[in-house]
Amino acid sequence: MIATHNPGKLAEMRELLAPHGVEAIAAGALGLAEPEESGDTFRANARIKAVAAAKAAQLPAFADDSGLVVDALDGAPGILSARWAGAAKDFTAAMTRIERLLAERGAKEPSQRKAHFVSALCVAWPDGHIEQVEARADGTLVWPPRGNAGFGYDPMFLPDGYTRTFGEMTSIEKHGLPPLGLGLSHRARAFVKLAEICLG
Ligand code: ITT
Repeated sequence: MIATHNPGKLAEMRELLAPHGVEAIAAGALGLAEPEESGDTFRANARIKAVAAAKAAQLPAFADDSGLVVDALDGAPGILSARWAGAAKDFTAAMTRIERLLAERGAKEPSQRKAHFVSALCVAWPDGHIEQVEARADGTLVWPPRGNAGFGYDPMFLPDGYTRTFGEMTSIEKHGLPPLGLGLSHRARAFVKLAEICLG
């Protein structure tokens, strides 16, 4: 099962599993509650989510904890990336908050606007076995946000070496794996590592 309640992530995690012939049901579809993400690292929170779901559903559970780490903001929002969007999950507001903080610090040049996404993935089995991996994608924050694809902070994230933001990319461009795509995103890169361990 895929232990996320975020529809954007769910779609990406499904697409990453599909070429391996793995079908997955979502935590939301099983009515599982969201555990409290009390860890202080991406890795710890991915583990909390996967272990809680595996225990509750008695199925192998696949979880992602991720976020945007902005250099000029000392790593914020980091593990609080979802919380910066508030209960309304308003990522326009969250991106505006980042831009305001960058402006307050005079961060106008691309070199002052470096950021990376992190994805920590964890698979937990009902017998207690777990596997964990982590990866990042580096880029620069642009303003105003560009594109309506993807989710969360994608419209302001320009990956290094590209001229379009994640919000302007197709899902294949953002996280498709060879031969379909280049495995660009943090989640795709982490998934490659996980697949090596778990899927052969
Ligand atoms: P679950 O815990 O149910 O999986 P969540 O949205 O609460 O969903 P996180 O705690 O891991 O997940 O928060 C990560 C946030 O970071 C997420 O809500 C997005 O806003 C952002 N994020 C992560 N990956 C992203 C991506 O690929 N593109 C854009 N934003 C991303």
